[in-house]
Amino acid sequence: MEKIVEKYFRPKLPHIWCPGCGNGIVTGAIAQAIDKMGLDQDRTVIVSGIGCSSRASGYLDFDTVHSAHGRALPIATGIKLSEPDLNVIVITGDGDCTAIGGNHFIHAARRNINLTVVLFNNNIYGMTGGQYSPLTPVDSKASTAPYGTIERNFDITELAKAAGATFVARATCFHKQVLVDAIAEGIANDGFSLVEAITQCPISYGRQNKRGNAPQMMQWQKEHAVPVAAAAKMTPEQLEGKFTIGVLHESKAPEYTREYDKVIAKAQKGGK
Ligand SMILES: Cc1ncc(C[n+]2csc(CCOP(=O)(O)OP(=O)(O)O)c2C)c(N)n1
Ligand code: SF4
Repeated sequence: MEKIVEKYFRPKLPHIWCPGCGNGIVTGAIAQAIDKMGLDQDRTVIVSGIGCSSRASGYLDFDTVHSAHGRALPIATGIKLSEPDLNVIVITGDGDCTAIGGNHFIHAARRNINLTVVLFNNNIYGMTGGQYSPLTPVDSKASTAPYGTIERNFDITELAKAAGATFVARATCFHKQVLVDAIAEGIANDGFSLVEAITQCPISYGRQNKRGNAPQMMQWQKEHAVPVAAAAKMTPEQLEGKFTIGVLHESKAPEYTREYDKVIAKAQKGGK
């Protein structure tokens, strides 16, 4: 890990994350997955939105864009379209990706553009003090829902699949190796990939919901995550309240930048 930090993190930058925050684990997993895939550091771009999680782009030593809240995907789409040979990885939070950025998300998935989205799901708007997001589990406490949320939360993996993503996986901070492998497979996929990384926010989510400290929140991840192979042998009753981890969906579809190249070729020939 020391070598990974030396190679892929900008040196001696102070960070803003609270003690026990899971964002460091997810960011480390991204660096490990990049290393595992042997990506060229100078041909890899990391784009993030705004939020605690989106600060990760600033800590990683690549060409990075720390963009605007909800807008990581349109910016990443522009970068990928202008230079399709670049590896483009998107870092986003649950609010950033599924609320203000929700429309961008479904359309990037629909286009099957070759981007790898790592969604840091801490179930809350961490940076702004605990407002609920579309991924906050129903009945949770939030600063905007002191009596509990009444809105049903998305399962973002199902949404991604329905919208057309060709690789969908989920892991947690506790299941770090599953997370590294999922991100690496997402990078390898020739199309739109979503990796949902369940991460603990002991401050803005944990406190309001009496979820204990960071180790207790990671213990919860351990106890509630079920690997897909094990889930296949369980009854719906046994799976009640649990979630699956691992690769959840893989499919094939034309990749957007190559389809776009065909349009360019047609236009250059002058025919329709
Ligand atoms: C256009 C715009 N609206 C709102 C904000 C304020 N804002 C900053 S971060 C954030 C939410 C972050 O939550 P999330 O995306 O879940 O990331 P986290 O902080 O939990 O990692 C909001 C609403 C902003 N910066 N820009
Ligand atoms: S508020 Fe939550 S998500 Fe943000 S740095 Fe602190 S623990 Fe992490």
